[in-house]
Amino acid sequence: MNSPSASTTTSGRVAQEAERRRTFAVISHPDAGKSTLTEALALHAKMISEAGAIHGKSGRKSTVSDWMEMEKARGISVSSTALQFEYGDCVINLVDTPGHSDFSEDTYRVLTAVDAAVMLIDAAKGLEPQTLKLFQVCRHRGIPVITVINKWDRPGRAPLELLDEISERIGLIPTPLFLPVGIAGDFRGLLRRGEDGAAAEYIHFIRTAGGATIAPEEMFTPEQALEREGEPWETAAEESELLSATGQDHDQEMFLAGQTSPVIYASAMLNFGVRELLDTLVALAPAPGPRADIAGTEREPAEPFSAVVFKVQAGMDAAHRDRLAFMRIVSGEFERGMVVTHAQTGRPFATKYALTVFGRERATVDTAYPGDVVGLVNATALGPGHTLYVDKKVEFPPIPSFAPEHFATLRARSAGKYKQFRKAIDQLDSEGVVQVLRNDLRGDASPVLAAVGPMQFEVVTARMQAEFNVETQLDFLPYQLARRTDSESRAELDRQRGVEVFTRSDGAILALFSDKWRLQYIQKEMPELTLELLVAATD
Ligand SMILES: Nc1nc2c(ncn2[C@@H]2O[C@H](COP(=O)(O)OP(=O)(O)OP(=O)(O)O)[C@@H](O)[C@H]2O)c(=O)[nH]1
Ligand SMILES: [Mg+2]
Repeated sequence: MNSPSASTTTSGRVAQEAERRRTFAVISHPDAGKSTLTEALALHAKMISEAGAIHGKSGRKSTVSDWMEMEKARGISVSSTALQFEYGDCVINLVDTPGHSDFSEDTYRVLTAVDAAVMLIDAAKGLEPQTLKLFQVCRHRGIPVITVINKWDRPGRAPLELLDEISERIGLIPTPLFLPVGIAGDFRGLLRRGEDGAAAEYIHFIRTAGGATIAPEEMFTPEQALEREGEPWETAAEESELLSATGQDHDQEMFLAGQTSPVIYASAMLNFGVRELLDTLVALAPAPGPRADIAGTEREPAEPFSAVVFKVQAGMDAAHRDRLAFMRIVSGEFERGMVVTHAQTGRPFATKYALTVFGRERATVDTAYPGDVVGLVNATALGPGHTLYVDKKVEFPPIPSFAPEHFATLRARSAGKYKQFRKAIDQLDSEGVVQVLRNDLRGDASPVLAAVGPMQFEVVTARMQAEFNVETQLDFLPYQLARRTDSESRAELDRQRGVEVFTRSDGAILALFSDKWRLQYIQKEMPELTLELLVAATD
């Protein structure tokens, strides 16, 4: 036999597998169409045969990634959902995130686990506040962004005006790969931009009933396109040249450096532009690279197995009440059943049950590689930000928790339910659904919940009821902000009016203040007290 070549050794295989992975998050302000696009991508990858197939009863109202009862009822995503599929030679790991700012902590955790982001912009609304904030997070973390201008099937703004808004408001240079033929509301197809902005091809879309299946495409040369579409084609071609004149052509290095963003115009609902997005992800989005550990040492994908947990979730549906920890593999080859070490406790963890999850569907995973998102069943000790590894110890930086701004006490309505209530609180706490604060004065029967946004409380009470059968009473507390303090400052702070001190379940000591004036007064009068800022949702 020949001596083993690079491709037959484990690290050679891992490097090859990593190279064909694309791991990204779909982000935006609420309602721009993330879940609809996620479903359209799954449809194109033939994971599902029809959009709305899984929750199809109520038409297009709920998509495969919106499985929670509350999500279906409101038509919004309250939690992120990971899916994996093969597309051509690539393995795509996609995470659909919730857009609502109340759940921004969940979205932020996802952004610590991906290599790229697809940022959606509603063609009629333009750049919205939450999209802007999420983009800042991407910039801060050095995550390259691909922009999708969605809902082009509906009346909206002019294509170049939307691009100007991106460059003016976030300083990101948009470099369209495709331009729409037809104004918003009259989406006929896409012009593919070639060298120096010259029109390379016309992709004409054919509508399908309700956008439920892949929209067939017809390709034309620029000459044929002009003959077919006339003025709308001419406009698109002119716009393309105009963009080149201002240097808005794709540049791979600038894209990876977070200075430019390739743009695609699309309609997630009609499945227009979705194949183009997939092909762009495959061609341009980065494959998994090294990740710095807490000491700043880079862990290369071909090194032995390591992973970060970015999300923990239980009660995903009535049939599976177990707790899943989602890890993103950073390096090495994962084999189901392997025993790994949990860096936070130093304990071994047996990975007997490993899954990919898609909406309500689950499939066992036997092997996985860098970039893959894998769910581990009943991983009780694992929490967001934790590290798993084999061989030499590695630990990745923790995920900071956000500064809470809403506070309420929670208790079971019936004293007889106390045991379930305690269990439920611990569960939701370890998932990071809310932060749980305690002090001696209030006791354990009515802990204080701290949230970035009040909708997190609704998730808690809804899940308490649905998963633990506990009816709860929520009472808002008159506090507006929190600071991290220490045991030395605790007693003095507790004596102050409008202040209450708590211990968070991770051990952090938090002082809550009735308002910012109270905080400012105390900082001025007692500068010796420790009062540190927590990470804000916009950092
Ligand atoms: N006309 C049109 N409607 C769309 C398109 N994409 C999404 N929608 C609709 O916009 C609404 C919101 O879509 P979702 O996919 O739930 O939006 P989202 O970004 O996931 O929202 P959150 O998860 O709450 O942040 C739904 O009613 C969709 O049917 C599109 O391309 N065209
Ligand atoms: Mg959604």
